[in-house]
Amino acid sequence: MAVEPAPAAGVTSRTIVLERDILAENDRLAARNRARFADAGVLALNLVSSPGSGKTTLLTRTIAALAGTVPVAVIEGDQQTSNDADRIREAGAPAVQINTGKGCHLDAHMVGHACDQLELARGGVLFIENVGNLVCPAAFDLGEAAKVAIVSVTEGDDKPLKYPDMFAAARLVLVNKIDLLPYVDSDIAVLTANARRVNPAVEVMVLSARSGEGMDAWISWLKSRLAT
Ligand SMILES: Nc1nc2c(ncn2[C@@H]2O[C@H](COP(=O)(O)OP(=O)(O)O)[C@@H](O)[C@H]2O)c(=O)[nH]1
Ligand SMILES: [Mg+2]
Repeated sequence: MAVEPAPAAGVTSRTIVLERDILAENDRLAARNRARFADAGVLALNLVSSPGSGKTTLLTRTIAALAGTVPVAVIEGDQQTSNDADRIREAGAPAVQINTGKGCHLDAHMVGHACDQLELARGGVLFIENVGNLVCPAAFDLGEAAKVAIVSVTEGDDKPLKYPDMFAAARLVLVNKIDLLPYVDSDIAVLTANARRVNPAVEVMVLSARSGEGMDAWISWLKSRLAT
């Protein structure tokens, strides 16, 4: 049985108003980012997932696949370290690292500032790797064209049902680490059905950022959405 904590007297209403104000301000800045991406002719994608699903690995492989054809820039979000931005630069793309400290998500204000430090090439793609977390990033629009949710086969096929906001907000779900399918109890059909229960229109692709299997469909999806 789910137990709701009793609201402290006088606290609940103030908390709700504050949250609404923060989201309204975020939406205003996200609209500004969205207009900027449209003006620049850049496809912005917000990559969301739990920590360790393979976002950065997927990006390094994607950068290699697009090299010489599609300009790529990356904004990396983590609580601490610049490890992921370093990995992206090693893969050959410019990257800006945002450290959120105690924060559990990127917001539109942070992304706007990070964009000031990046050259956004027309016809290119801007990947925004959000803080690994299946909860908070769902609520914050960054101005992206779409959220792409990555879920790996090691996480449990019921995750879309447990964290429905994230999967409802996603345009595309990438099921990663399919090279591990022989070793884990995952059923892709069940995982896909669960994602579609919370988001009937969601697209689902399966791949392995390690072996490269399934990467072609993801790269085609990307290319078909680039500004011309
Ligand atoms: N077996 C396997 N491991 C993967 C795959 N993609 C990522 N990993 C591993 O999963 C771990 C977390 O990957 P990372 O890209 O840092 O995940 P992130 O936290 O979502 O950015 C690393 O040890 C990766 O090597 C995959 O497709 N298959
Ligand atoms: Mg990462």
